Amino acid sequence: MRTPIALLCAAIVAVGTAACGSDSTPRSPSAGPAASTGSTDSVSVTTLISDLDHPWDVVIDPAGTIVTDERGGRIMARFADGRVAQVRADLPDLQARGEGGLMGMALARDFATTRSVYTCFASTEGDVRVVRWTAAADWSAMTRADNVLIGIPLNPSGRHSGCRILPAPDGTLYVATGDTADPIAPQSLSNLGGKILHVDSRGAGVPGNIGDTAIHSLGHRNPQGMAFAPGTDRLYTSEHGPTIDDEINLEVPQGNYGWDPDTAAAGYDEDVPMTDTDRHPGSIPAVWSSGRPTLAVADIDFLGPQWGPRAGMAVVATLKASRLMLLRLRPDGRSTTERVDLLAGVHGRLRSITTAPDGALLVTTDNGDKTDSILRVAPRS
Ligand SMILES: [Ca+2]
Repeated sequence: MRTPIALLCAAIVAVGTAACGSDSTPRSPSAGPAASTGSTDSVSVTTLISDLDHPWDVVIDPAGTIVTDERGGRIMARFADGRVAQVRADLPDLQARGEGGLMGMALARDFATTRSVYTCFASTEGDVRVVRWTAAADWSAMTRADNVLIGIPLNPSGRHSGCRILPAPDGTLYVATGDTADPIAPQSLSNLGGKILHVDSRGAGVPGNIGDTAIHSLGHRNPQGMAFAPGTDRLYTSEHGPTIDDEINLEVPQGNYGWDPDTAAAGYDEDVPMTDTDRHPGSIPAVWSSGRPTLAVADIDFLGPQWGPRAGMAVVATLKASRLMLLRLRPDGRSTTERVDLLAGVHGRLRSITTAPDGALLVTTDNGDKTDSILRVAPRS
């Protein structure tokens, strides 16, 4: 059953400043309909799955089945008729600790014929790995097929584990990896942490990467969001800054995005700039940067044509700032002109965004204690 729960504020604000202060009181998803603060800026929100615990990612299959994976390893499906059921999946080697656990999930581009699903998870083998599964026709289970990519580093605490998977139209995979709070990782070409990886369906690096590696770009801190801008081949990523400068970046093959916490000052020096153009001349500036404070930008996607005047804007899920942030990009895609915030403070921390075929955003909350939900956020007609 879909229950309307909120119509929420939005405010157009200058880029880089705080936003949407008119509706900052947290509200339980069970609190019932809320007043609209302006129909032109409202969205409608319904809850699709509730009683979840840290759902990390969401996929939607051609039949309209919505599947989400919790960081602790449980996988849940919601069918087109509204029924919700657990998907059995064999994960004895999952290491769910801190920020690490079961994370990114994606359907293969050829899912309709192969039923292949990718997940990224922290493993008791001591790494983060991308594994391919085969989903049963009725989503009763996912059967493990093979390891696509192993050896992505893992901090035993789970800190800065990444990990998002984005299949490209040609079937190759982009994988966003965290730097594991390792000072060496982001700038090392022999370490898969702090990178955007680009591999084929067998896990081998693709042409255009750095040398013979799986590395598409380096110098990242903890990227957790990736999306292609619609109608283009522009790949955008979102990554968490330390106490300043979350970034939205436009990916360039072999690019260095300038995070280098390896200094003489400390083991893992988080006082360095997110894009250190002094120590790494030529590092690529961010398309958008939060300044101070950070919002904790956990995922990014783009609004479809159903969103009217906002179509084409990037939409970013934020954990700490507990809102969706919309950014309008300039035609060259390298900077932004406008920011609009939605749902500020209403559903708590927001983790991931998946766009459904009807243009609605499937958004996961990240508040824990089995209070989390998959929200359907749609433009209010
Ligand atoms: Ca950077």
